Amino acid sequence: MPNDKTIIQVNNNLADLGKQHDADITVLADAKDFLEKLAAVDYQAEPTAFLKAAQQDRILWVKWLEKLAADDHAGLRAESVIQAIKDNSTKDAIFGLDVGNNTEWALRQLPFDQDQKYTMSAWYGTMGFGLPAGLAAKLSFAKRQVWTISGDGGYAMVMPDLLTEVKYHLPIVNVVLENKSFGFIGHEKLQANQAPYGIDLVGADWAKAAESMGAIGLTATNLAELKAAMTKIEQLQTNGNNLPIVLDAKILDIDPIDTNVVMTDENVFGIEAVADYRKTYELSATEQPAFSQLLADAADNQ
Ligand SMILES: Cc1ncc(C[n+]2csc(CCOP(=O)(O)OP(=O)(O)O)c2C)c(N)n1
Repeated sequence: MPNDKTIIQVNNNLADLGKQHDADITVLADAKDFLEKLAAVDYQAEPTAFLKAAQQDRILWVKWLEKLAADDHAGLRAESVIQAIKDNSTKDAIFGLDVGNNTEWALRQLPFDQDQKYTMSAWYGTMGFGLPAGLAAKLSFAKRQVWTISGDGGYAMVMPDLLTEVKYHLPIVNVVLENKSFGFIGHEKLQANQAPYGIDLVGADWAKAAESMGAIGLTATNLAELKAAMTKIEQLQTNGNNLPIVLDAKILDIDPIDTNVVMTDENVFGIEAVADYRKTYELSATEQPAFSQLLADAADNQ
């Protein structure tokens, strides 16, 4: 936490107030109630340069993801698959997310700005959470569209749950992001300067496996096949399909950008580190300027 900021902590558990950090104001309340009451207060603060820069930064980030999503020259990217799910899901869809790089990709691009819901194993990070989460969602909200998004590692751990989806006629759309790798562990090894041993998976024809279990299987290896798969899913849904669907998306094994430390500010990280970071993730200095630049631009326009 920066030292020069006023900290307001809201928590519905008294023992948690001030537990990890001193707070200037502590509020014993449920965060939802607190935010609803706060939003109802008739007060409009002038947007600061920092807020404007952060909003601009967010616009550029979304643009960058969309650019990646539109590019399959080297193979299908995870961003393209999530973008397709975003474009083809209903305003009240429910998403069961698995654990791994796939969680990051899903959370980065899915909008959750209407009546969508999602569930994930955020605290325990239990791989194999996606499929059972989808089952629970469809049983709880029978009329709503339900998607699950998993990596091939997490999906392989719980694939037999597909039989339960078949048995109870639950037309859930299960998307498997097959990168033939425990991608997230690959990222951790990269960060820890360790060799990437023990993380490669053999992959499988998940569509064929789904068909053999009584579900509908689709495969996408590029943008055209992805589009065709989404059209097929829509047709099935319009025609009252009651079978689960598995979309085997054969994606490139690309490490998602690490947003723990975003090294685009030369004033903070130095010119060399920023250049390395940009190179790793193919970030352009003009399309994704340093945050300090955005802040300076926003201050100029105040
Ligand atoms: C049950 C369980 N085992 C192991 C882990 C450690 N773990 C976290 S992410 C991950 C790899 C996930 O691989 P995959 O499902 O293929 O998804 P990707 O990261 O490639 O998208 C592992 C092994 C875990 N979180 N849960």
